[in-house]
Amino acid sequence: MEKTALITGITGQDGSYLAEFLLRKGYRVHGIIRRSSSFNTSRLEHIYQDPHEPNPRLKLIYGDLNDASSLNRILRDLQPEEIYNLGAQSHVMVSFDVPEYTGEITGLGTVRLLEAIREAGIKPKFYQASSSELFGLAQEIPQNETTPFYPRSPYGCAKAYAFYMVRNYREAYSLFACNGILFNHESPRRGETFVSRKITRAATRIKLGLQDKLYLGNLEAKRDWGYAPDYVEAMWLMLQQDKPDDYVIATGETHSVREFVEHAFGLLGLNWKKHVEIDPRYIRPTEVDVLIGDFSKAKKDLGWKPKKKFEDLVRIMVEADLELAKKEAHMGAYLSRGQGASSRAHRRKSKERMADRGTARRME
Ligand code: NDP
Ligand code: GDR
Repeated sequence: MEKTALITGITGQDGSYLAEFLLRKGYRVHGIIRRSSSFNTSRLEHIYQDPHEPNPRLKLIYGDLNDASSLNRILRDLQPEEIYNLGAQSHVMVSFDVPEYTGEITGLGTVRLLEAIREAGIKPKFYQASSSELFGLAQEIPQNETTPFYPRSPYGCAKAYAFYMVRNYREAYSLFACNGILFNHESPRRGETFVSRKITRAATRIKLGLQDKLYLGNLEAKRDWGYAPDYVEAMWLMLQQDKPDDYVIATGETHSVREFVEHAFGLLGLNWKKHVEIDPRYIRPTEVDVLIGDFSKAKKDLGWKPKKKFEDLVRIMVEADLELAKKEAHMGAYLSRGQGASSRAHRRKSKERMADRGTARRME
């Protein structure tokens, strides 16, 4: 019998990789998407199935972690065997600007989903996207499942609340609920305002003459960066165990933002010092200085280990973004050659898009 999985946050980086992974495993996958005035499903285009086709194995349903009635209805109707709660306001810096909203979605959203499970009277296996941001001002190095939490942002605090609620529902209601304490993981699908992707997008655009400068904040922060497709497998493995538990998922290596920059620009034969400038607006009110995870419990219990590490990751992202930048350069050349009203309209649209991206870049 094929299993049904529900994913919140299916349109995000991890949601798209997890959906692919579960479809390959033969699951029926349902994903909650929220209403947006612009398309938010670009990461799913390659696996999208027309709902008019008979028996599609991927379905998208409107709902919101801020809307308990939608969650109750979806769970009652669908009765999934597995639920992966990946939906969140996931940007740490932005959480300082919208702390209440971050608590609402990233913290309380999790409780709404847990309560919807109780309301529906079902016993699915539940995965919670917990984060290395829980460790924040790290109390020991490396961090493992027993390291005390010390979150340093509204995002980290919201994730801490969700973490403890998941553990409480496991103990109070015997729910099969797991916290995956995942360290940073990246990919060519990473949102463009997270530092890894911001760097690889800018470096490749600089290489092709599409931009000249990259503005960053703290170059000395250190992160344990892994590859997102490796990490979604760990999520699934947690739900295939006999007992629910919490696991650290990491690579066991740490590198600074500066090293990421050096490596990405180096791969392109560029001297980063000529292009990178520090902009204080990207410095956080409280920073997480160093994260490095000890994944030995996951290795022992789940048989999981990362397949790709730092250098592979940077190379994969640079190669993908170079292709993207080439397409942009090609499109720019085509538009500047173009004549007539339709190409002028196209040019105007393209400029608007660039302006939008400029705004987003200023905000990250
Ligand atoms: P993304 O930011 O790429 O994706 C977040 C997802 O949450 C998107 O699908 C987004 O939808 C959705 N979402 C946002 N608000 C709501 C809402 N109100 N209701 C329903 N869905 C909502 O994150 P990642 O894929 O990188 O991360 C997945 C999860 O893992 C997140 O919870 C994140 O906090 C956590 N995490 C991530 C790590 C990482 O390094 N990537 C590490 C540790 C934890 P939309 O597309 O419409 O914006
Ligand atoms: P993080 O990722 O905060 O670790 O959260 P991010 O890539 O945003 O920052 C990593 C480090 O880079 C420094 N930095 C900058 N960051 C951004 N975004 N933009 C900049 O210009 C910049 N310059 C320097 C930051 O200060 C920070 O130290 C990610 C998210 O995916 C969370 O949802 C997840 O829980 C954690 O990873 C684990």
